[in-house]
Amino acid sequence: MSFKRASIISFMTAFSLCCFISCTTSPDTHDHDHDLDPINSEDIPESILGLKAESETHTIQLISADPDPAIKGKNDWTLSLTDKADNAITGATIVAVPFMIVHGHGSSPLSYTASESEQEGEYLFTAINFIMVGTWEITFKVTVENETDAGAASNEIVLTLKVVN
Ligand SMILES: [Cu+2]
Repeated sequence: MSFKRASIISFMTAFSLCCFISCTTSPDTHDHDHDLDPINSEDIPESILGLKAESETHTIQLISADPDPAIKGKNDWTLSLTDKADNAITGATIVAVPFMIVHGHGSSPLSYTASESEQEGEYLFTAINFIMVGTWEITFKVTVENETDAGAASNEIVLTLKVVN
């Protein structure tokens, strides 16, 4: 089998898999055109550096992104975690779960756990692997040790971004 033929077949396989996912998970959208994305992709900047998102208790910001804009394939990020008074939060556990809403699928692997940087309040993600170009929603599950109460408090922060190429 020639390389060209092999790549056409693998493209067709990927395409039909995507149609299958799209049609089975969103029965009300038979057309999987990216323009039907519920979030207007025109509003999302291509550069992800500096993107911010927040929950009621915490804010995250992408303070480094390699590469920027995000690409299909592996992406390394550093993010900062602060509370509402802008204090850097150390010792948190942050798990990122990317999801492509328009097709109803995640990334591969499905989730990523940050390691804490030596810089106070900064967290590193390596090899976040987007499997497709388009608009992705990243849910960051943040668990912070609570100094006053026993136990830990969790919250979720959702960041929407574009994977460009
Ligand atoms: Cu997709």
